[in-house]
Amino acid sequence: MTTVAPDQVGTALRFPQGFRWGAATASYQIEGATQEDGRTPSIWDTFARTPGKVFEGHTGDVACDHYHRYRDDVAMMAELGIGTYRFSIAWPRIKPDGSGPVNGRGLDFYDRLVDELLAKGIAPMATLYHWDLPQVLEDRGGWTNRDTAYYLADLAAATVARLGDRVATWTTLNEPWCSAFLGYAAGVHAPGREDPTAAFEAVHHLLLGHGLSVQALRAGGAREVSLTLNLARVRPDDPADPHDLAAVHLIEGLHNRLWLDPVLRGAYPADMLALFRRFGADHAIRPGDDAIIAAPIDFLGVNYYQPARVRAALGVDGGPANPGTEGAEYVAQDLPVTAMDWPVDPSSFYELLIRLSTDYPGTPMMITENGAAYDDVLVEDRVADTDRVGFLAGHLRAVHQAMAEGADVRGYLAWSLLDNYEWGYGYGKRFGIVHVDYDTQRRTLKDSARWYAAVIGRNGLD
Ligand code: IFM
Repeated sequence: MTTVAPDQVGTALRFPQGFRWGAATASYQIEGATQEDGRTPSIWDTFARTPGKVFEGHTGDVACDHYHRYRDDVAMMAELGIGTYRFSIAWPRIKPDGSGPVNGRGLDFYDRLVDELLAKGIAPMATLYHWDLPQVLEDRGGWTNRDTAYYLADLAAATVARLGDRVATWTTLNEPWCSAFLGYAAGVHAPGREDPTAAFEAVHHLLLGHGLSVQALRAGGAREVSLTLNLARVRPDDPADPHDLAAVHLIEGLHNRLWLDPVLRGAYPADMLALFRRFGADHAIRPGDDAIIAAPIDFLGVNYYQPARVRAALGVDGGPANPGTEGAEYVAQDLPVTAMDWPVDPSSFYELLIRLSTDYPGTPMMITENGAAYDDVLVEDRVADTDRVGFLAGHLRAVHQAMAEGADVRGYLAWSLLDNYEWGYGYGKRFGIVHVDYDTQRRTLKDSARWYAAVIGRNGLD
């Protein structure tokens, strides 16, 4: 990698040669075909059918019908010049009973997808777990059950055995913070549990599953192995107030240090271990686990969407997704927002990347997701999504600036290639650079897709 020169907002900039450009998706969000070729229900099939959990009861039954339309979708990616495509493996397709025999027909789909990508010159990047745990495993405790970590490693072994000759780049987990805290503490993601003890047990088993999967992937010949985290940039309401700074440290602990430290430094931070103990989940941590979790990775996948701001306050906390954060309160930010109501401030992304490269030196990174939902309107075959273009351009400039100051970022994947199933929001929020008409399954390139193709083509922004 060559280095980049510092840049200023609004000026032309170029990324180093070899910088990887691409887009990301996830199985349940796009595939559909939930009952085909031996796939069994995942926790999201169940959750989506639980009244009141998902916007208008939307399910992933059809989604973008990518399972049947993958050839056209890959052709579209090739047209855009996408060099890396990050997709995820649906566990209940590969192991319909969660832990037992491999379903060859499930693997066949990814086999076809990978061949199609390679035929078009697109490098496949496979995520093992992007939230669609087989329901049968949840029935046995899900991520609160230590066995699930070992079953994930079995999935890794089976998948790399079939695809490893053609898929060089792997990521074990996508955003385990969401799996643990949204899924088991706040109950707003599948499996919809509201139990902080379960959430901390899930944290440890997810990390253990990551470490065991790294071993399995390497044993199967994987060339590049990574972990994708959704990392937070949390700012203090008053940077001069030590109490606000302590509140930031606590919230960042749950979002960042709880995951980064065991993987990159070999141990949980003391204050996070105290939370395991406080919630009675420390029994999950066994001798030797630390070493498994700290298995070296080739790069860290960074997903980034929005900054947060917190302050110290009595009698409040960070909400059900942040157990153990009494005295820390999220506060509103005076920033523009996306259709998710997420504040937009690309400088926070720059700050996060600098912070990561300072706190965890020597860790190559790839931006494995970044993007925004807006209320797109399709008019005469066009979506003029200038907001999204602005979001992406601002965040790419932030990445470039961080690289100029030493952050080792190897690539950028836009979230998402297609409008898709946005979990609890169903199809109500559109993150795609490609518009999907869910009635006809027609794809339309948004202006952002054309703009992104030009960025890829010139390896930078003008
Ligand atoms: O759609 C999700 C994706 O599945 C994980 N990262 C955040 C995206 C937007 O919410």
